[in-house]
Amino acid sequence: MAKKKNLSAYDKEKVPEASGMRIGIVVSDWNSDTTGALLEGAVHTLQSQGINAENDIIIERVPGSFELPQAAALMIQSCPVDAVICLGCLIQGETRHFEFIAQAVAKGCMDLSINTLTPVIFGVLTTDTHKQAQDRAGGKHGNKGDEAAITAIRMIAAKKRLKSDENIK
Ligand code: DLZ
Repeated sequence: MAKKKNLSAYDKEKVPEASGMRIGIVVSDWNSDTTGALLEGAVHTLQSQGINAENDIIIERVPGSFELPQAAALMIQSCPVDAVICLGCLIQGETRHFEFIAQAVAKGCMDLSINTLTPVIFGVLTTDTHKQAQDRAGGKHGNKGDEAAITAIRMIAAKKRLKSDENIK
């Protein structure tokens, strides 16, 4: 069985300088106890890496996870942001609604990131139970918001490296 990774653990050596980066966060109101904790984790981690919360973190709330990709697209179109973090929590119910939403949101985030070349981070928990979600939103498995924040910083830095002149042979 694969070893469970703590979502808040990261290799500090691999995290680039982040001050001056501008990050959008879209967060879903569904399961807001969990998404609130994801948001707290993401903002705290971005701040601890040198990002100014007042000027350089833009937060927008949406009704549910299904709405995350569209709000992220609007943010990319209308604000200068270097990356958008999508935070949501989908909990398996008795119907197939969960599967449709989870797949649509994952594909929406991926398509948006490729089409706009702006990192769009999938910080959406997809769990069987509320307890499993809480365990990953500041509980025993860490906080997916922390993981999403570090991923955003690393992808912004990767984009800068890959687009810089020195990489053009
Ligand atoms: C409808 C719905 C259901 C059943 N479950 C969740 C959920 O667990 N997590 C979540 O973020 N959103 C849920 N939603 C709402 C949808 O994401 C969406 O907001 C509605 O279908 C309206 O488009």
